[in-house]
Amino acid sequence: DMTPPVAAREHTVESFTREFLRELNFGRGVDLDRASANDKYMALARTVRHYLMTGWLETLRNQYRDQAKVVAYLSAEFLLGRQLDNNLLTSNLEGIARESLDQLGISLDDLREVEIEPGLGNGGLGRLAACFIDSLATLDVPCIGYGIRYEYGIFKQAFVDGHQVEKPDTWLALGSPWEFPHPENAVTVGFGGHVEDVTDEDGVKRRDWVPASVVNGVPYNYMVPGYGTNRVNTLRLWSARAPKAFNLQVFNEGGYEEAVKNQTFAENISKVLYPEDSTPQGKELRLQQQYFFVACSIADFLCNVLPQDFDLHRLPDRITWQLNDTHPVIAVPELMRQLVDLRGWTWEDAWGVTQKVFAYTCHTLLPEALEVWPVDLLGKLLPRHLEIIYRINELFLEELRDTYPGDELKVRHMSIIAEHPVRAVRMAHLATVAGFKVNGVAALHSELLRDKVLSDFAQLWPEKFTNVTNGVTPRRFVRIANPSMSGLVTEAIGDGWIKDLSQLSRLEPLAEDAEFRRRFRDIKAANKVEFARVLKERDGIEIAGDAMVDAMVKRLHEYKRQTLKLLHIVSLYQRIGSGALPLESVTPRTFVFGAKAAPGYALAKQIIALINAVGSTINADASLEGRLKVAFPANYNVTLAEKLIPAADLSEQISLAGKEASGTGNMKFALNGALTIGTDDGANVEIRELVGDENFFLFGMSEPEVADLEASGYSPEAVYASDPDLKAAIDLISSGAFSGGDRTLHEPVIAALLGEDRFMALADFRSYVDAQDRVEAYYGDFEAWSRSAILNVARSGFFSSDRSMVDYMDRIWGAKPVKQNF
Ligand code: DL6
Repeated sequence: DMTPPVAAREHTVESFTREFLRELNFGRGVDLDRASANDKYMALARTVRHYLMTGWLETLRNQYRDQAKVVAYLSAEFLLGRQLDNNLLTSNLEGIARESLDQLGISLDDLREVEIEPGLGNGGLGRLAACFIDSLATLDVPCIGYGIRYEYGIFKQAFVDGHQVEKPDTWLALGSPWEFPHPENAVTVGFGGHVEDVTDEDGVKRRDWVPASVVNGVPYNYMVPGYGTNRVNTLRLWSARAPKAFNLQVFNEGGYEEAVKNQTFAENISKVLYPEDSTPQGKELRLQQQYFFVACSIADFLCNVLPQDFDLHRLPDRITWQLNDTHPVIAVPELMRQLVDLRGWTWEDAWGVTQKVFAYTCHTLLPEALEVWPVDLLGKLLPRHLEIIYRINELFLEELRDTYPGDELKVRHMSIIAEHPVRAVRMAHLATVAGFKVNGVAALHSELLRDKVLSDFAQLWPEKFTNVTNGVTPRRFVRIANPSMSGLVTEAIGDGWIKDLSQLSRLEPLAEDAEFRRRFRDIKAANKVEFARVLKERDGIEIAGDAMVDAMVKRLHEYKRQTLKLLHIVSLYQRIGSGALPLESVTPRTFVFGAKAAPGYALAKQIIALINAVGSTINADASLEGRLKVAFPANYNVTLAEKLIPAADLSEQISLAGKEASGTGNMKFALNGALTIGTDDGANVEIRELVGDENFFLFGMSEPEVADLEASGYSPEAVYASDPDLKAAIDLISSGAFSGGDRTLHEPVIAALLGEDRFMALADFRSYVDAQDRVEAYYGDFEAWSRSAILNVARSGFFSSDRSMVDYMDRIWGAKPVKQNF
């Protein structure tokens, strides 16, 4: 019996208390009465960890013993959020831990607040990866998440005079109790240098990469416990280290900087997450990060996860490498190098296997978001990989010329190598050529990928293209974030929904039950009060506990159109001020924004400053009697999302149609009973289809209408001139009303709107404002609104990431659940 002797397997308050005090005394070296909040949090976290250990060890044992297929989710980002709550839930310890701590005079809720969330992602893409690994564990699917252990995650946002400033995210400052470092399993990764021809003993010629420097990747393992199962999968994040200590001789001679140079090079690689979202910067360090984690992960799987004697020709039976966007695509030439250069395989054999193990998920529709690496840069950093990419391309282009004789234009369009403006590797093309499947993340997105972004490839290989609509984990975003609503739902339909979210449909009839509606409303009201308390404590922002909560939270990007939301607010303010709109007729509303701008995205930062300027003017205007409020807490993150989303009435999903790949915030809001005001974009399309038109506020142009307007010539100036409300709102901003009379301060934002208005905010203004009028009217009928809110919950079960994972298994991976038998 290899079961570890963990006293903690006994689920009683007494044994929990014993474990906790042991962790405090032996793990932290402190007595209870001298322990800091961090000591107590750390001891609590480690205690919870004990209870998950048996499941983890069993899962790992099975992974070596069984020959089951593993999903390796390769992602440069995992936006995990706090771990304690989820681990308390999956270990079934919530009640026991609370009671145990109570008896010791400690508040569990206080300790939950100590945890700093690991913000190892930018936004939707990173959070999606975190939801997916949660769901795979819950569904008993063998999975390893592979990524980077950034020392600093997404920057901490602060506002100074309304302007964004970025501060480092020191999430590791007090240590993380959830990670298991294994420096003894470090993997070595090369960079730079040159490639040589060598002939081995058998006279076989091959190419040999001689790197100029090497870096060690130290794996840090994290538990990924499933809910309602004892499976605990692994997330393995790599940390970069210099392989040798610094050069002591150079140091002794006074050359300190010289002595630590390689150390700095190595350790910079996992130092900080790139804070870009949707606009990658072609920076060398970023490519170093990508190659670093991918090379570590492939070596790890081939050498440590697979049995020693495994025949790699059978690799496709054991693994799918899921490429989360183009960030990990350098894995393709790396696997080829592993097989051809290091194991002496023929090119054909290696390519045959490679083409069966990679699948690619695309997360964007913006052409500028598709990564492209200049060949100079890639060749300098990874000379052998560039050769391999050239060879892949050469063979691909030969195939194309056979299929499309004489059509050089098509060949040029499809080539993995772009020639303009500089010679560069198109990573999305490489992923599409090498991958056995390519998927988009919502129905409309996959359609547009097939018909527009990657249409040449879809014509050539129609069977490669598929859709998997995104989803979110019901554990974190419903059960944990919204305990009161979860309690009500469980009371009504049992708790099966937490693992099978389609069961929410059983709530449908209750939308007609007045008593249920009242209880549902009371819970929403209480969640608002709680959100108001958090905002006060966290940000010093005061909001009414009972106003409509209208939320727009997502990265700041022009295509998401925070400016459209802002124009609506300014227009309301302007119309109230001019007397066109009687104040008494306006529903009290709190407009909540949460948004980080990429530090180098100047216009996005100016939009933030404008939102804050409008907010402080409106919030200070006594004539509004507090009916309108703008709350823009800095540093929106997963932790705050878990408080806001359960409190929201209205979810703003207002991107220009054809630009938002999916959105996942939209799903979280609907599942917590907010109604959506949105365009026909991304997953909004599917949300509206499921919840019904009468429970969704649709506005704006459709994607084909956008394309038509683009083709026929769009003039924002003309729209501005023809809509008096729009003109008045824009003029009010231009007049300096929100900048103490300064007419230049917000000029760049206005100029972008009136000039090009690339994302057609003005074109959709009228339709948006009309939809907001419908919102106002409907909100006044609180019974009808509650009915719609309940129906949003009841009909959104489809948006569970468990369902997404089943779709990936069916359509892409062919992996199967493996139940553990204890
Ligand atoms: O698929 C997750 C998420 C989508 O919900 C968003 O619509 C999409 O914008 C986001 N994509 C990115 C793009 N990054 N890159 N490349 O973050 O993915």
